Formats: sequence, C-alpha cells, structure tokens
Amino acid sequence: LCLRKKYELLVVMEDFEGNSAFAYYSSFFVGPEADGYRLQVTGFTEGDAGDALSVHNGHMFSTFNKDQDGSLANCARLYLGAFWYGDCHNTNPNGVYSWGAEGSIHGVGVEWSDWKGYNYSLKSISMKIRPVQ
Ligand SMILES: [Ca+2]
Repeated sequence: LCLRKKYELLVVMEDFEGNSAFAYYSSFFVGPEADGYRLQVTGFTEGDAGDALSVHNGHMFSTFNKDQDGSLANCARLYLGAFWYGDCHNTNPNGVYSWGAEGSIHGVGVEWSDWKGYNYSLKSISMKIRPVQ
C-alpha cells in the first residue's frame, strides 16, 4: 500500500440467502504504524448496503492486545474482532464467522449493521481498494 497514492474502496458482501450488497467510498487511506494505522475513509456516494464504515473514519486499528479505540471498553475483546473501532462499531468484518442470523451475543459476528443489523453474521465481506488516477 503506497502511502502517496489515493485509493478508492469498494466493500462487497453476501448473506446466506443469495443476496449481495455493496458500499462505495471515493477515498481510502491507512495511516502509518506510528499513528496506529489510522483509518481515513470518506466519500460514501452509493451502495445498497448503506454506510456502516464512515463512523469508523479517523480511528486507529485495535486488537485484543492493543486497545486504541474510541471507547472506555476494549472493543476488540467485547466484539471478538480487530478493527478501526470507535465506540465500538457499525461493522465488524473480522468478527466471529457464525453462519447468518444468530443473536446470542450482540454484535460479535461478521456484521454490516446498515444492511443486516447487529445479529447477522455475513457469508462474506470483501474490502477492495485500487489507486485513483
Ligand atoms: Ca478502549
């Protein structure tokens, strides 16, 4: 990932009923390690999945053993993932793969809340970036 280039981002996801949805962002950038791999994502312009990512803009990347989220809690431990958590998430792509609708533990699945809510773990989710000319 070249830090000098501009990137756009396409998030594509599928549920277990054969549906798919997407969200497009015109600008995507990840900051340096020294700044916690801070996320810069802006320019949601279209997507039938809705925008679950803009709320994560400006946050550092947090893991179980590296809490640098925007919450008093440890979001990675609470939601069993690793992400650019704020307080805590609207999407949890590195959450627990749990085969669809499953509400026993709120928000721990592979969630994209604006499409399927917080108790549906997606079949797949991909974040695809490419340089913008
Ligand atoms: Ca925290």
